[in-house]
Amino acid sequence: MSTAAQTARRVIIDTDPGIDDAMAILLALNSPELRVEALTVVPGNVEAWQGLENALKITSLAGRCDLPVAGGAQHPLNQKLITAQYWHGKNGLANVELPASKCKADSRFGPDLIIELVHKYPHEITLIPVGPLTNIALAVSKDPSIVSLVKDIVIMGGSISGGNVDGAAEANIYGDPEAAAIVFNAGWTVTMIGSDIGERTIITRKYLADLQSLHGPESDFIAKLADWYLTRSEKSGYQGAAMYDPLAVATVIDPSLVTLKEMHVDVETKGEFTRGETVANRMGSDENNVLHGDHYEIDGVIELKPNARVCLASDADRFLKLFISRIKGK
Ligand SMILES: [Ca+2]
Repeated sequence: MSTAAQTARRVIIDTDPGIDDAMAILLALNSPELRVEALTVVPGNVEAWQGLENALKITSLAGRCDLPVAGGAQHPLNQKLITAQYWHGKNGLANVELPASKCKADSRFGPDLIIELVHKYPHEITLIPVGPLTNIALAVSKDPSIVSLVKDIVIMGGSISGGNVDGAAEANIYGDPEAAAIVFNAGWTVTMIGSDIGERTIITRKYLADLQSLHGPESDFIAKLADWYLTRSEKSGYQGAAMYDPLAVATVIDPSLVTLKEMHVDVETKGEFTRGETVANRMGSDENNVLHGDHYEIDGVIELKPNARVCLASDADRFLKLFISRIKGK
């Protein structure tokens, strides 16, 4: 075994594939720094059955039928599913028809598989949820002991400067705010790679041309996805396509690609305009308002314990070069 393989980080990717999910999965499978232990599938960009089919086709394309791929939740905890074919194509993968999968789904329930693997490799597993947080919330609700047994949890989700669904909310959090609230309040420190940073970490035609310069089954597939995704993004007035999920995976490969800051983050589950917003406290405290007769008076502050490491910036060019180099020619 190479040194990289010996020190590789064990990760589980919880995914709703999805164009950028496919990019994230193939980035992970082609990176020696990571050892992917399982893919668990959550409904989000597409329905649960379609997501599982997509995940199996991607692992089959990568020749990795050894990798457990398990379905999980069939719908969000407390609301109807919101799918995103508008951004990802009818099948969730830019309408690219991959060959039928040679891989079979693992029979275990995704959240149970997460629990099982975290206990099998205590303090070694990094969870990388890149869809709504339904499966993670189910796992942590069923077995809270996993909180202190994971090495890290790095999510793609949230934003501290406006959403991509509406003015406030990012899609993965908006897709299941109650699940997100459970995950942020579970007692671990969530590394939050938000949509606001993903939108400043974009693949452009220049990087696509580089990716297209060497052919292989995986790089040709990713190039088709990127082309479709770029066209969709350009139609919406963007300069390029946001690399949301791959940036979360890249953060685990090389943490120096991002700048993180500890903050306390709450998830808005009500709110007339703000359901699904990740509300970050940048001061580390709330004012303590105490009732004095007919009014409140500020009586000092209440300290807040950070529950998140929020991504504030990425080295976009270095990330894209890493991404292209890992996929190109594969
Ligand atoms: Ca996703």
